[in-house]
Amino acid sequence: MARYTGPKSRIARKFGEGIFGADKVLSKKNYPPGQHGNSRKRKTSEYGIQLREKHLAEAAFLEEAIAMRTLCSIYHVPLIINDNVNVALQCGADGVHVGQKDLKAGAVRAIVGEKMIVGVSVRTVEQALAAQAAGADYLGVGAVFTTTTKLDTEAVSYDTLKGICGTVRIPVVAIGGIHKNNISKLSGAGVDGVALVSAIFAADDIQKECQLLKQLSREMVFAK
Ligand code: TZP
Ligand code: MG
Repeated sequence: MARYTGPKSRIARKFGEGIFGADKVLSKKNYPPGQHGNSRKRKTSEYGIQLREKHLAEAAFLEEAIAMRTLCSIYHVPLIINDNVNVALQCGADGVHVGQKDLKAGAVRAIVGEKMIVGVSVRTVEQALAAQAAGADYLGVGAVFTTTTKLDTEAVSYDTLKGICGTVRIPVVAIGGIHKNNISKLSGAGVDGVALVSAIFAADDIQKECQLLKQLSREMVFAK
């Protein structure tokens, strides 16, 4: 497996370019430790980073992914690669995330095996059940609020979000337009966490903002 061997400063420069999810992707509150839906054999964590590069050629994506792999390993943060199974495997990522227009979840699972985390974006209960049956470890559901980060997404209502959460046994992560002033509106839907882009990268102090968002995410997840 290719490994990033460049100077740390270069890794640090790359750090700000991915999607950063302050979430509970892999820690469903309803499951006892070690029994996380489909994730029995896989790692659990309260947060993670998804690297999302829609406009890079595969070689450049892989180079960045390897840098992120090194950085995430140093800080013990799970790394999930968006869309590209090859890049996920080659950089040694913890997981891969696919949408409805990407390689199907079952095919991804067959390629990556049982140990890698597989995340799937869904917008309906039907898609959620299909993804779960195909071996997904967690689901991303959105856009739950208006977002300008992903322009080809459609809104998912609170009721649909709640319906998905109440139907599947794997963790559900809400995404889309979530920030510190609206995150509490997701309370009661049954989500296990949130994934955020602009709420983090628009902040002046990203570290401080992540700490706050993580706390607010926890409060939202555990609110009645
Ligand atoms: N999928 C649905 S909305 C979205 C993705 C990847 C973008 C989320 O970005 P932001 O800036 O947190 O709204
Ligand atoms: Mg995709």
